[in-house]
Amino acid sequence: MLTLFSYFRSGASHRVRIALNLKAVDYHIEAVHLLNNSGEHRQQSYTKLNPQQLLPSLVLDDGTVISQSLVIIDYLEHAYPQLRLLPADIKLRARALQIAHCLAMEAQPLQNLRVLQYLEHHQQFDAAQKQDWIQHWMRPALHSVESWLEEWSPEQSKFRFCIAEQVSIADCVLIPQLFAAQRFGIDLNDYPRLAQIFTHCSRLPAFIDAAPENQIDAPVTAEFS
Ligand SMILES: N[C@@H](CCC(=O)N[C@@H](CS)C(=O)NCC(=O)O)C(=O)O
Repeated sequence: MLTLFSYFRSGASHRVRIALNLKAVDYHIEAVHLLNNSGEHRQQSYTKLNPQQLLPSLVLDDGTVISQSLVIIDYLEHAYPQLRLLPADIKLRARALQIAHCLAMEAQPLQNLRVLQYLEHHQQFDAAQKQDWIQHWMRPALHSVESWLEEWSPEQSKFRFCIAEQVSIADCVLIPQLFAAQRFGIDLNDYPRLAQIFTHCSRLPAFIDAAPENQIDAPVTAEFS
């Protein structure tokens, strides 16, 4: 069985959990706490697995370790083609990847724990300044995705997923990003199409089971802040 090294509130782990669930792949979660003991991901046992000291990592049955969430999803796409997360149509595929890359490569890295810890410890940022920083970098990415969706499909009532009726890698990345947006004080109503996709996906078992609050390592009274 596959093992996913994951943290309940890690957006990058969350993306992979959604992809695994959508593809109905059996997997086991090995929880790594990003805050306890100065970060379990920085301890030797995890560093041996992933020298980047970032979650997630996926370990295959033969011991092969894959890191980088989008690469893991690409691996799953080839290993478990039963449900395609990359549309067959090459233009739709480009759109799905455009959304995934915008959020995963430009928004998320700037809200990452190590960046926030640097701002706090080396630039003396307080909580309000950190929130302002995150919003400053996250809002343009969310706005871009909202604009693309508006351009690609002007009829808002049609929205269930980023690529119309087809769940894709874009939704695997968007939904965790919207969890983070809310956690950092962004009102999803500012992005009506994204909010609509969030509402729709939040009713689907694959997304519910992958949600931070439903993870084995989520605190009982989760403090999602
Ligand atoms: N590009 C990486 C990003 C991974 C990443 O940033 N993981 C975060 C959790 S969402 C992490 O482990 N952060 C630890 C830290 O910043 O110290 C991916 O997509 O897997």
